[in-house]
Amino acid sequence: MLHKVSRSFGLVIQQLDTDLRNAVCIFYLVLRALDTVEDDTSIPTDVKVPILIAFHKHIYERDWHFACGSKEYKVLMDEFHHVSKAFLELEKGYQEAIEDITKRMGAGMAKFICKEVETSDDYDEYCHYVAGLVGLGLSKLFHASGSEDLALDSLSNSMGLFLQKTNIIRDYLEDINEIPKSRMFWPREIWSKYVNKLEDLKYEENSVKAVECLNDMVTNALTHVEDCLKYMAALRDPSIFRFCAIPQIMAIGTLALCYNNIEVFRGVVKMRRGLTAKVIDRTKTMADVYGAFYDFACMMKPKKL
Ligand code: IN0
Repeated sequence: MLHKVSRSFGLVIQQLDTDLRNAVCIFYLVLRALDTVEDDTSIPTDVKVPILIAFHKHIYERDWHFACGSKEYKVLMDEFHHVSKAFLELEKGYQEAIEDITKRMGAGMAKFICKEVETSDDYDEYCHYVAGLVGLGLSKLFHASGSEDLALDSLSNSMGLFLQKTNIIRDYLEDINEIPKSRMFWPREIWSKYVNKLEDLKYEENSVKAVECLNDMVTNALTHVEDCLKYMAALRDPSIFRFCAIPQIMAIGTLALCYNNIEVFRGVVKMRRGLTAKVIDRTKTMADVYGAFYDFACMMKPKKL
């Protein structure tokens, strides 16, 4: 199932030790299921909110079921009993970490169902619920496995925010073109400096403003880099290190590709498969991470006008 709902993530997870691998895999699928409920625009708010808030209880119910989502996510929801069953077989320490994060994330998602992302603080708060908490949860799982010290919450949070903000930037066009209209996560406080409506960024006559706004968003995401490097530098276990470092390098690579690039407003901007393969193959030590971050940062520098 993990291989169906994610592309490269399934590969990176496989190299973790068995116990931690199972816990992370279940955590990932629980979060994907929660996300599927949040994303499904066909569910009325009064139905959706109670499900989000009670999701952490449903994972303990062997035959809980809620049909929603489409394609591979529909399969995940239909077959969710396998996820609960596997969850119930995890050690208590892992279960409690997953339950706690699912509870806080569900409540945060419910809060934002009817709330727009206006300010940069709203943006950080929303990203905290959907991604920063994933960082906190993973840090707890790593600690519970006995392989790592417990990381600071602020650093764990930044790891998630950096990945999520990169996705939000990269997915502008896909999200704005979605029918029925999906919610947008670019904060008004940033885009309103450049255009009157967020969708104006995709029109050709606004190309100059669009790229300026994009660069503002990329610069905002880059504020988390220092924390991310600190977090990764403190990891001891080589497989946990690779598990964390590969998505981070993919993120800074994606930001470098997006920076000053009007194509973000025209189509899909993604790192080429060959480059992804190189990142997965060549990320082993902190020196590799510093090297990759340096190289991608250098790609952004000359692009500055
Ligand atoms: C993740 C993160 C993730 C991995 C490793 C360490 C992390 C530390 C803190 C926070 C998150 C961490 O990684 C995945 C990566 C992923 O799913 N990539 C997609 C590619 C894509 O284009 O979407 C793939 O198909 O391979 C991630 O993006 N998220 C995530 C979710 C759950 C877990 Cl357990 C770990 C999602 C998110 C919202 C960014 C946290």
